[in-house]
Formats: sequence, structure tokens, C-alpha cells
Amino acid sequence: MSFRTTTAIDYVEDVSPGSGALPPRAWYAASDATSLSLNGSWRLRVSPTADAEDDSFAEPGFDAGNWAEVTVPGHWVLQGEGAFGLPIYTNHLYPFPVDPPHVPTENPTGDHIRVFDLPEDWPSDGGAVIRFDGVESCARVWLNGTDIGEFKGSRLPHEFAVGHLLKPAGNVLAVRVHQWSAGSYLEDQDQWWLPGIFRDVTLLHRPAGSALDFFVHASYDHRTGEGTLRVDSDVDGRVSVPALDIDVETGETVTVRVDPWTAETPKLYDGVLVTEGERVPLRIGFRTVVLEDGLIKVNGKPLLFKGVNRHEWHPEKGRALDLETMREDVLLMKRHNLNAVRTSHYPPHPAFLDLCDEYGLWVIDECDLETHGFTEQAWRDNPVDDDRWTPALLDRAARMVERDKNHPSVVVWSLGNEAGTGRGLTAMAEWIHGRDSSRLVHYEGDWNCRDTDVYSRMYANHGEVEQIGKELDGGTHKRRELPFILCEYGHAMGNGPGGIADYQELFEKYERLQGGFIWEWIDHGVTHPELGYAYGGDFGEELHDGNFVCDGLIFPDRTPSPGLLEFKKVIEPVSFEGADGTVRVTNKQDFAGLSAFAFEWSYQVDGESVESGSLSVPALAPGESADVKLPEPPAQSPAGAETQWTVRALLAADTDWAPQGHEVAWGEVPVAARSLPSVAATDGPVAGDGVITLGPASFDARTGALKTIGGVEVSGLRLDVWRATTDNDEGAEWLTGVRCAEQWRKYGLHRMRHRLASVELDDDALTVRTRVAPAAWEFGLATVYRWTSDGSRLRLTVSVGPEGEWPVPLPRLGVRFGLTRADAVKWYGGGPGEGYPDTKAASRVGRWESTVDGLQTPYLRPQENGARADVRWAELGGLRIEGDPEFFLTARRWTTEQLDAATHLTDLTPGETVWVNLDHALHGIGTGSCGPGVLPPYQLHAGPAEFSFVFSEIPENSEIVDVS
Ligand code: IPT
Repeated sequence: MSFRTTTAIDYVEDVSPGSGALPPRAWYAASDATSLSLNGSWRLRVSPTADAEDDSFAEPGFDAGNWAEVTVPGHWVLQGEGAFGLPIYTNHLYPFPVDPPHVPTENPTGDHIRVFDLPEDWPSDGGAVIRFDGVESCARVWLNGTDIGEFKGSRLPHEFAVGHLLKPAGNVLAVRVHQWSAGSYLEDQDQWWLPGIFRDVTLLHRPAGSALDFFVHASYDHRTGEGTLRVDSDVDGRVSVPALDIDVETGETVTVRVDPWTAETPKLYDGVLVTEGERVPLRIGFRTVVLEDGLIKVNGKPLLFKGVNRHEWHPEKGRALDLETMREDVLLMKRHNLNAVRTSHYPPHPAFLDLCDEYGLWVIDECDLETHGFTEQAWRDNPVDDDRWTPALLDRAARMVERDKNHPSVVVWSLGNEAGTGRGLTAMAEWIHGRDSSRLVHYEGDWNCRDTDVYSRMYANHGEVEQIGKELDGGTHKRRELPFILCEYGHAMGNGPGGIADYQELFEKYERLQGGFIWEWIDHGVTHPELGYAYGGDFGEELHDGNFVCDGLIFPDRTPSPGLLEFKKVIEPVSFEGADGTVRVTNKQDFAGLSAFAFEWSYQVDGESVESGSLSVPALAPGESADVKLPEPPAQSPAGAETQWTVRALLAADTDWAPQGHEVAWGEVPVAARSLPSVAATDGPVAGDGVITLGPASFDARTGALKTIGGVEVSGLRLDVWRATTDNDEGAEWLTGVRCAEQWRKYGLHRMRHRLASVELDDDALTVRTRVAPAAWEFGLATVYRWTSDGSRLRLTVSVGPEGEWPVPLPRLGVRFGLTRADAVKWYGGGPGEGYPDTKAASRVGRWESTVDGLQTPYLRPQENGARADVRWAELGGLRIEGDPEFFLTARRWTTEQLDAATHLTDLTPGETVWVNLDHALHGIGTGSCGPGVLPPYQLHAGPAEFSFVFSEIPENSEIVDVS
């Protein structure tokens, strides 16, 4: 029996990167050398501390027969239904005492065993390497009882030479993985803490004379149209690229005419690197990245990043993504007009970068480094400013750069995220600049740009971004010379992000602003048997940051959220603006012409297309515009009809990311406005026994409350100003620190009282006067409901007059009421998805159909959602409702109060009543959950307002009622 001493686990708290691993090198998926995937089922034993068990499990002959089984790649806390421990979510707080480099004694440790035979055809010559593509957070490895080393750097590859240890059969690979290590201090990213061997494990045969490291230098000269290729290789060999007639020695430079690589035109040339012992396939993209005239230019042209921050996430597998999931991400990005990804906040699985090369996405490849939790102690003891940690930082930089340097998609290296400033970062930047002069270096945390080639910020508000665009922001001399990007903006938590169209306008207006990256791609919800999707706190964590981990443009199942559809519209590659029968078409791409697109027009009368055809648009270079004449409007439209053109750009042919006909851009050109509904007040209210009737409606005689419209029962119709607060409402607005939701609650907007002042019957109207106000405060809304009818239709005019000093904006202003039956919903107005004042770029005017359930947007933490904007009329529950003016329509099977109280979607149970909100106005959405709040034009301030709805019973419905 061996005896454990404390020194046997010293490596866990050692700040050095590890020992025994081979130098980092270029990563490639496949060559003609044999390899063996060690993914699959492994044996697992989880211990509560790093030293609970001795090393004997690594000995050949150890019987792990009674251990659990676990899938590699995977995280043990996401397997075994909690038997192996649970996930923990914190944003920037370390979930352990900040006591670097020490970690808690309670350090879940997973001993993994995999027994494998070599395949029959495994060559007997040469060596072998075992490669771990990702293990969180620290591992010690034994093969056949021999300790081959230990490593940290969770999302970086580590290789070990093992040829001398292999036997034909019964090889025992033992890996001890510790959840916490000194490395955890460098990996404080805002995400779940998920220990495990979560990326591939591969045994690679290394034939004699096989390739080691190699660096593909492939540049493009936009003046000559020529590409220059040189492949530097540690092992000499030849490089051939058949399509370019290239066949040269490694290290030799060759210049030929090429088609360049860009994210819009991702031309890759297949090549091969042949060394004495190996043939390595190459996919070469020629492009040149420079900083010139204070701009990031590729192939001579400035770029505009339309990007997103991507964490790796799968609701069941965590960060253990399969190739199909990665491809799905890339396809979704391409189909939604994105052109860039920041790999927040670590290098992704390497196959993801292959996909970016192939489909075309600009990549900011970020190192696995974040020490954000040190901000709580004013960055004292920050590892990036402590020389003892510098070797670990340099190791991480080298492992990223060496692994990913042959990807044309990678145009910028990022040192990491939210790690303050310090000498270690400078050392990383110097090393990267020295190793790879063909790309730029990014790091957001240093606003002086001491080490970087681009001025980068996160969540700066529109005003500041505009100042930066105008170069009025000051800063160091160096910074003033640099281009600007928002490496994070548009925090996509819950409903939102709002205001991204306003950012895009700035990006397009000022040359220095080279775009940005929405935070973030996907909600990190974890599939949960009772909660649907779990978020922070749902696993009983003692410290957590709740649903701040759910802030993506797609839901955990990868369904696009309204935010992604909005972003797609805001960043479309072609824009259309029109008036008077002409549409101005602009090519908003940076490199490509319009030949990939086919253009169509259609003409709508009251939202229905009556005619369509193709539109011929002249060839336009990037940035160019042309005025294109639309055809003569088709046949005379009925009087009072609303008419408009819709112009669309579609893919002219199948691409590898979307089929022919896929829509990339659209625009609307209004022609004639609709005539607003009018109701002649020919009927008058009649008082009966406890009831007042007016046209098709009946009211409670005492309260004036609406009861029925024809056969349709209506309950609780009254003014409504409250909404189930969104994550953005709950957040602290960055500039002012104001928490909108907190203010709303303080002033009682969620508990408004309605005092009835009078019910008045006139010849032509029923008028109900009320005052709507919260307990404890003197401000309020004098609210008058005026009902008129022409006998069959019922018109409600609501007049609202604020009284007193209103200290806060209103969440909403409109009426709400309950219907006993409603399912199908039809409307003419904005759709098909939700739209709020600052998130409705993607909402297009048309005739739409859905159901009450179909109107809901399933934000993981329930909140205000699902409003359809600019609605002219709607039909549901047997009623037709016309708006004067247009309104926002919301309908749900629960009340706003129930929605507000729910913490997970599973809390929402449909009731008997469908609650409908018809809003004259809504407060915007903003991105206050992390960033600026609602911009002034989208704020809803209490002011005098008047708006009307015309109700009528839909004839079909009266028939049903008659029968019953
Ligand atoms: C910023 C982080 O970089 C990112 O990882 C994420 O946490 C995001 O915020 C919020 O979701 S840091 C913050 C201080 C702006």
C-alpha cells in the first residue's frame, strides 16, 4: 500500500503550467498517420479531495470493475444525475476563497480509466503521442502505470510522447482530474464550472519523419491579385497545392495569382504538406491583415465586424460539443448574416475554426485567461501582474497561437478577458507579436492599449461610442491612432437586446468604429427534469449569479430568439430605402458584389401580397448604392387600403450554408396609409337592471365595467401600466446606476389602484372616469374610458392625463382584459415575431396567424415577452379589434402578475382566461442587464395620451354562441 504525502499533490497548486507535455504545435484533424480515438466510455471514480485516493488506480491490473461509467468527452457533473457532483455557476466571483495559488481542500477529483488495445494495423515503427484537447482544470496522466506528466490550461491541447509505453493490447490510460487547481485562478470566465475530460482524447501514431510543427504563411496582395505562400516546417518536406500548380519545398516562397479568402468569399485551396513520414492535408486561405491608417484592413479594405461572442454550450453536454453542434452554430450564424465570432473566452474546439475557415467567419481567437474575481480586491495579487505566473500565461498564449495559427479565419489574437492589467499580459502580447506578425493583438482590459493593436471596449453606451467614432475620446497617443471595436455589446439576456440598430448606425457612420460582437451566442441553460432548463442557483450553489448565464441570441436548444432575428435584420448585407416608387439599394458588404443575390419586389394591399416580380439591380461594389425604379403599382387598390412595396434579397443559388431563395435582406416602401377606423356614435347607452347596454355591448351599471361584446365575455378591462420585468429592466443602467424595475416597484407601478369617480350616460356615449394610482404616492393617471357605438361596433377611447410629478417612466400604457376562450390569433401589423420600441427592426408589416401559445417567447426566466408591434387590427377569442392608432398586442394564458412571479417556464400554468394587452405604447428594452438602458427616444414617460380601439364580434363566433 502506498502512502500519500502532501507533496504528491503539490502540482495542483503549482503556478507552473505543468510538466511532461510536448511543445505546442499546429493542430490538424487528420493526416495519413494512423490514429485512435480514445473517446467513449471510461471508468470514473469521484473523490471529495485531491488526495483522498492514492495512485494505485493507475497501475495495470487495477480492478475498476465496480466504478461508474462516464462518457468522454464530457463533464462528470453533467452525468450520473448528480451522483458525481453538480455544476456551479458564478459570473466573476471565484467559488472558493481568493488565496492564490491555493484551492480548497474540498476539491472534487475524478479518477478516469480507459483500457485500450491498439488496432491490428497500428504500425510497429515510429512513436506515438497522446493528445488531450481539453480537460478542466488540471490533470495527471499515467500510461501503463508510468506517470507521464500533469497539466493545466483547460481549453488548450496537451500532447505527451507515449510510444515507448504502448503495448498491443490492454493499455491502461489513467487520468486524474482535479476540479480546482492554480489554473482555476486563470479561468474565471462567466460560465458554469464544469470539471472533466470534455474534449477529445486521441492517440496519434508518429511515423519516423512525421510532421511536427508547421506554419502556413499565405498572404494576399490586393494590388496585384497575387498570393504568396510559404510553409515553414520543423521537419523538411514539400508543399503542393494542385489547383495553383504549386509544388515547393517547405520554407520556399512562391507567389501566384489567387482568389483571396475573406469571410464573404471563403476561398480555400486544398494542399498537402509531405514530410518523409507523413502527409498532412492543408486548407489554405490567402489573406493579409494589417493595421493601416488607424484601421483594421484585410486585403486592403477595412472590415466591419458583425459579430457575436461564442461560448461553447450544449444543454446536456456542457462544453463537450460534437461536430454537428459546432456546424449548427456556424450555419445559424451565416444564415443570420453574422460575419464574425469572438471565441469568448478561450480557444474553442479546434474543429470549430475549421468550420469558420470553410464557411467564412472572421475570428478573434481568445486565450483561455480570465482573472476577473480579483476585481473584488482592487486587483491585488492579480496573477497577470505577478511574475511567478508569467510562464503559465506564456504557455497559454503559445498553446493557442501554435494550435490555431494555420486558420485563415483567425485574424486577431486576444490575450484573454477581464484580467485587469499587468506585466504578464505585456509578456504575452510581446511573445505573440514576435511569433506571428501577420495578425493583430486584442485585449479589452487595457484601455490605454499598451499591448494591443485595437482599442476595444465592452458595453460602452451609444454616446461614448459616438465620441470615439468622432475621435473626441482622448486617451493615450497610441490609442488615438487605433481603430475601435466593441468586443461585447448588446447583452442578449432575456427579452432584448434593445438599441442594437442604433449602434449599427454609429458603426456605419464613423470609419474608426469597426463593429462589434453581441454578448453572447447561446443561453447556458442546463436541461433539468423539473425546471426545464436550470440556471445559476438551481443546483443549490452557495454562491451563484442566477440567470446571468442565460444571455444568448439562441435558446439552449439552439432555437433563434427574437434577438437573433433582430440582429440579422440590423446587419443585413444589402439595405433598401425607398419612397415614391424608387428604392435605394446599398451593398453593405466589405468585399463581395451582389452577384450571389436575386432581388424581388412584391406589392401588398392591407398586408396581402397581390403581385410580385423580380427586380433588376445593377452590379454594385461594396459600399455602393443605386436608385432602382419600382414597377407601376398594380391595379387600383380599394379605398382606404394601406399599400406598400416589399423588396427582398435572396440567395440566387444554393450555398453551403443555405439554399437558394434564403432571404438575406428586405425592406418596405410605404405607398398609401390606411384610413383609420371610424365609428359613428349613433347608438346611446341604455340603463337596464344592473346593466347598461350600448350597441353590441353590456356593462355593469354600477362600475361601468365592460361585460360582453355580443356573445363574447370580457372581464377586467382597465388601464394597465405594469409589465413582468425583463432582465434588462432589472439591471442597473450603466450610466446612471438606476435599476428601472426597482424604481417601478418602489413607486408601486405593480400595484396600481383604480378609483372609480363616475359612470356617466350621455346620448351618444358611456363615460367612465377613474383615477389610477399606487398606494403611498400622490401622482396618478386620470383615466377616462369613453364608449360609443354605431349599433354593431364598439369604440373605446381611453384618455390619460398624468397628475403630480411622475418620478419614473411607465412600463406600458394600454388596456388589458380577459377572454374566456381564445386560441387562434390573426393580426395585421408587425410580425411574425415580437417587437418592442427598440427591438422591432425585424418586425415586418403583414398579415400573420398564430395561436396564444405561439405568441409566447420562452425566455428561460419568464418575463415580459411576445408583444406584436404596429398592429392595425387583430382577431382573437371571437373579437376583432382595430386600433387607432396602431397598437402592441400581447395575449397569454396567465396574468402579468403570474408571469412576473415565475422563475422558470415550468412555473407557468395556463388558466381559464386568456389575458390580452392592447398597448398604446411600451417602454423600450435597452440592455440594462449589462450596459446602457433604454435610449431616450424609446422611453415611455407619463404624458397626456389618447388612443382608441374598435371592437366587433366576429360573425363566425356569434353563430357558435347562438348554437350554444
Ligand atoms: C463581461 C464579461 O466579459 C463576459 O464574460 C460576461 O460576463 C458579460 O460581462 C456579462 O454577461 S464583464 C462585465 C464587467 C461587463
